[in-house]
Formats: sequence, structure tokens, C-alpha cells
Amino acid sequence: MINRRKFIQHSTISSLAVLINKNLFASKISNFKNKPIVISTWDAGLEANKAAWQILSKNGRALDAVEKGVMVTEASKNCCIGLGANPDRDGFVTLDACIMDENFNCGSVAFLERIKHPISVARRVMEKTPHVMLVGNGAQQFALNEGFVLEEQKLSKDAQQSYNDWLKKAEYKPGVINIENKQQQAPAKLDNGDWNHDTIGMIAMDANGNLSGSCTTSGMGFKMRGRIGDSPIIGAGLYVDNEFGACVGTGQGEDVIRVAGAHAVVEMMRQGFSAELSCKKIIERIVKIKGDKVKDIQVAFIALDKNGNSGSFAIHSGFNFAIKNNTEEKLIVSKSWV
Ligand code: SD4
Repeated sequence: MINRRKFIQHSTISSLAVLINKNLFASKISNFKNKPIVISTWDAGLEANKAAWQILSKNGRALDAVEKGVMVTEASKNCCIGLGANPDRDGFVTLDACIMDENFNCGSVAFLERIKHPISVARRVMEKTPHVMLVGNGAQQFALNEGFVLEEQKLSKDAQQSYNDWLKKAEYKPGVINIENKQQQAPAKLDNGDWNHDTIGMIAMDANGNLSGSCTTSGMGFKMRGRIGDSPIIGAGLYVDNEFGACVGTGQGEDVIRVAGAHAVVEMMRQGFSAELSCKKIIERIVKIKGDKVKDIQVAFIALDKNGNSGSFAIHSGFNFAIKNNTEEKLIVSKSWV
């Protein structure tokens, strides 16, 4: 038989448990008020977000959204990301991509040639192999085995023109990625002929509150053959921790890699900083490392925290990112260090 004292103890504990549960439940609800949501780098992100939204708005998975979203950009003839993009200095387009889901599953391909959708190959690496990263011929062979088709490399008119211009001097001078034409927010062609915006990074949170991210690029124009930037490197170009947030980077890959950029930003969110402040702190770290040389490089991060709040920060002005959720669809001009 249960005595009075035990009964009171028991019911107090039960009410406490109910209260705690209620609070947990309440915080879960308010945490996810902004879902679903998708953000992606640069103005090309507006189109890419639309494709991602078709999945997110039907309660689809964030992972599917970030794959389908960036595929739009990979396939675009007007953009300098896919097979028509700037080649390496030997004239070959080489592509890098990675993807990460809400359970720390991740896949990546690098130095991949003549495959239209590197992001989908990266996803197959994640889902069908025990590995995280495949590169070069091995990645291409894997893609072919998976049913992907070997495409002809066909440089866009702009890429061909830029490459022809570059060949006149063939001066190897990396370090000009994404420094914007300050007068324009639109993609700008630099004086030396390089094109900006050869990358798209995307982060989505689905209706279940799960985060995923993707990143795909043709990398630095006229790069040394075999050069790989941050974009296919988990922790540098992309990182997702479903408990705290996700981040994707763009810009001078070498400088993102040296601070393990995307992972560093997510660690800041883990410590409780906002998405924007987390991006800013890691940009400041890069600025400090680079000293005077910072004028020659651009790096930008976008981040999404577990509450669906987005933020970004860049070294130079001119960076923007696209956002879409239930209430807004727009480009946001990023804050920057200069
Ligand atoms: C790279 N991070 O290959 C890429 C380039 C980039 O917009 O982001 N361009 O280093």
C-alpha cells in the first residue's frame, strides 16, 4: 500500500517531470519556428533555392533539397560552376563537391572531370561506399559505374574567352577568387579576366528541423592541374552539426582550409554565438593570419543555426547570399570586414 508521504513524493516528482517535459517540448517548438528554410551563396542561389524549396515545402528531406538545389546551378549554362566553367591552366575543367546530412554522414568528390553533377556523385560516395572522399580518375570511374554519363567538356563563351585572355600571359597568380567589383553586386569579371562565383554552397533545414548542406565548384580559374580548394573538404568548405548549426564557405579555398573554416564556424555556434557572429569570428581569424595579404583574398561564410537563424560574414564587401522560407525570398548583402 502506498502511504501518504510516498504519495505526495510521487505526485511531486510526477508534476516536476511533466513540467520539465512541457518545457522541453516548448523549447523544441520555438526552436523550429523558422523551418523549413534554405540559404545559399551568391545570386545564383535564388534559382537554386527555388528547386530546394520544391522539396522542403512538401515536407521533403533537407538532404534532398540541398542536392537538387545546387544541381540547378551545376546545370546552368550561364553560370561558371559546371562543365562550361573556367578550366585549369592546362585547359581542363575539374570539379569538386561535397554533401553532409543531419547524422554526420558525408560524401565528397574532387578533381572530377566530365561529369555533369558532381554533387550527386558525392552523395553516392556517402551512401554507397564506406568512404568519404573519392578523387580524379577513381571518382570518375565510380560515377560511371553508378550510371553517370561521361560528358564532353564544353567551355562557355565567357570561360573560353577568359581562358584565351589568360593564355596570352599565362601568368600563374592565384589569389583573386571572388574579390568583387565594388560597384556591382552582380557577378563581376575581373580586370585580369577571371570570373567570380564559380561555387555554390547551400544549407537547408527541413520541416523536421534537420539540417543538411552541399557545396559544388569548378574551383579557382586557371589553377594548377590537380589543385583542390576547400569546397569538397568536409570541415573546410562545409560542415553540419544537426544539434547546433551548419556552415558553408566560399572564396579563396586555401585560406578556408587553413582554419578548417566551416567546422570552426559551427564550433562557434556550439559555444552559443549567433550564426553571423560565428562567421565573423572565423573571418577575423583569417584576417589576422593573412596580415597585409588580406587585401588580395576574399573569403565568405554563410551559416544557419538550429533555430533557423541565418547569418554571414565576408572579408570584402560585395558578397551576398540568397534565402528562402515561408515568408521571404531574397538576396541578403553580407556584412564584411572591409
Ligand atoms: C575554391 N572555394 O576552389 C572555391 C572557390 C570559390 O567562389 O568559392 N569561388 O577555392
